[in-house]
Amino acid sequence: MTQRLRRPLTLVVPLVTSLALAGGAMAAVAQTEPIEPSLLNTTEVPQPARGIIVKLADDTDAEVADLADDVAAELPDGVGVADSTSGTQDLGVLDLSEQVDATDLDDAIEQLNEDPAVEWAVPNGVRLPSATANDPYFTNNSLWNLTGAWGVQANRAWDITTGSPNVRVAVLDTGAILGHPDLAGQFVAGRDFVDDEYDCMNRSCSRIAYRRSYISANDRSSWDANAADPGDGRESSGMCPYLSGGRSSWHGTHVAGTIAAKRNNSTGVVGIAPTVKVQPVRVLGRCGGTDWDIAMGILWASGANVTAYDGRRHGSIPVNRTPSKVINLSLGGYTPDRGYVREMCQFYGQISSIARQRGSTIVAAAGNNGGNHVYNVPSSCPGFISVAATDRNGNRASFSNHGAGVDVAAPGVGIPSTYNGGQYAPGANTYAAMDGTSMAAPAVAATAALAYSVGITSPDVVERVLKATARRAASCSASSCGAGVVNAHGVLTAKAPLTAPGLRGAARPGRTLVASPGRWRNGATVRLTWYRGSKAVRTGSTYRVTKADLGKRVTVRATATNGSGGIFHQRSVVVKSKPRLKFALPSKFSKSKRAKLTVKVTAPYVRATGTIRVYDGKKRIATKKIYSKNKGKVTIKLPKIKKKGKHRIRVIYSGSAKVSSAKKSKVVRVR
Ligand SMILES: [Ca+2]
Ligand SMILES: [Ca+2]
Ligand SMILES: [Ca+2]
Ligand SMILES: [Ca+2]
Repeated sequence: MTQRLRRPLTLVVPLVTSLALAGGAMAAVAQTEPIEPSLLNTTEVPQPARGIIVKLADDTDAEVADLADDVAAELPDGVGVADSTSGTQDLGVLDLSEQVDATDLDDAIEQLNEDPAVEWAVPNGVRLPSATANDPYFTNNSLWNLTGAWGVQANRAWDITTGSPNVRVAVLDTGAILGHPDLAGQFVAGRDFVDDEYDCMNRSCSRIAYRRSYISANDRSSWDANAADPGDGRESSGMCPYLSGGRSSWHGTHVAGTIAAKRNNSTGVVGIAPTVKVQPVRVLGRCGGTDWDIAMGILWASGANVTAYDGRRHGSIPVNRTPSKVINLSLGGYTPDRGYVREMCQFYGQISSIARQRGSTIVAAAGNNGGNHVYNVPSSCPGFISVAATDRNGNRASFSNHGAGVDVAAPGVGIPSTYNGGQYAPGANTYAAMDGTSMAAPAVAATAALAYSVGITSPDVVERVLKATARRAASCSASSCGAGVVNAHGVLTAKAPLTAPGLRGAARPGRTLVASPGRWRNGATVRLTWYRGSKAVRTGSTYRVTKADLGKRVTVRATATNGSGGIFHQRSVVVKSKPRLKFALPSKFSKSKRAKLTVKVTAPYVRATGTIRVYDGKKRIATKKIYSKNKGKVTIKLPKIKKKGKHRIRVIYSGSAKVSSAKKSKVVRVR
């Protein structure tokens, strides 16, 4: 897909709409002065870009670094490629020598998209955690988000489990105050992926150079192993592009507390899953975070090998030894431009699919623009569970984005959690109430962590259980609240599958497939339904495969009724004909002659088509396609084999949509 990049019109994501220090009975309230707005809640500002993310075509030998020269002429005057990164995978990033507006990259991206070595290219933009602080307010310490009528029913869930310490929730955020007394001991080792160093200390900020100044990182280093939050406050306007000054948000610390603040320690707040662990993954610095760094944080959290994607610019990044089952992103960007969102979702969709295949659930804030959710990235992208914010009455918070793609809702107004009193560096540990979809997302992440804690293993099933058990106020429509406010007690009492259905038998016409329901929780009565493609064709535990199934996906779905809806797990096979491969080749031939190889492939019900590959040991010496007109038979003149002696000739048939593959070999003597 090589579509021209459309113009990104706006930034960004205010995910915290207002903020106040908590008072009342909560411990350690540090200060009471008004809090300065930390970010402008604007919807019409430029979209800064740090570079270009590139996905290479499948069949290219090119590397991302090779593309730098090609784009140089299309970049704005005076801007060059400072660095490039690509690992052994097909993704990479070109870093520019200075930050530009994303629209200034249109020509370079167009140039890349015309290159056959490139599948697609998108800007490496910037995401932010938080937004306006309006008038500060105080709250009592009632954790309505846990126990209220429209809370997540955490207190009832705790009769069943408070979570497993073997389940981790990665918090991709500003880092965290690791020593906060209500959080100490709740963390596993995290990592810092903030590599966004602008030098914007001049007045106008018209040119924002990349100088390894670590202004955004604020810890005097690029990527590192320490995810402690050094603070993201900006002492002055102009320190970061498009952002005014303001005190530190301690955003990641607040999110972490909603998930796993300590319970029964007579202190402060309590998280929704207080026995699970939090993995702090720092992706947001003083100037926000780039799409590339956020994506690498997602991959690392899931246990994927980041070095294979990022190369070695940051050295060799150790694989995460305690991968997270749940990944929370209380961050994003809002851009009312469908084309741009589609481009960015190609990238984020690929990242989410890698993490989900590794078994991780990804939860993202729907954003605080009070607008159409389809413009929010990454929450609207495939593979992300998008979370709207609700209030004490189960209504959508006015700031919450809404509409297509909102999956569920969770409390996001007046949410007390762990906090810090420092303005620009860590100070006294404290508590504060905050508003935002940033506060709603971790309630869903924690609830998902409880599901993993009782043995649910599949991200698809976790998402279905969250949705099937959610509760929606009559006053909140599906387009506002998605499936509704998540319900931790409902998740733990649902009739839910722990494993996929069992499936035995060969997926070939004439054979019978036999399914079993798999293991389920809470005494489920399970119904088995068979599908050919997306069409239900039979119920019961057996399915006789026929010719009509050839080339089709046959799925068995195990479903248990839960209230009005069902929760299912499924398993699929593709039905193919099993081929017979024969070949004729003289057992002795001369090194000066080309030997003749005749290959015949037959398959029941269908004419075999596909590709024949011939190997001499490990070396491929011939390739030939079999078309329908060949009627399964091809003759190949092999090249001369110059080395005398015994050779193992291997013939491999790669089948088609309807025929599986086969191989056969023979030892010949070359004289
Ligand atoms: Ca660092
Ligand atoms: Ca660090
Ligand atoms: Ca506590
Ligand atoms: Ca979704």
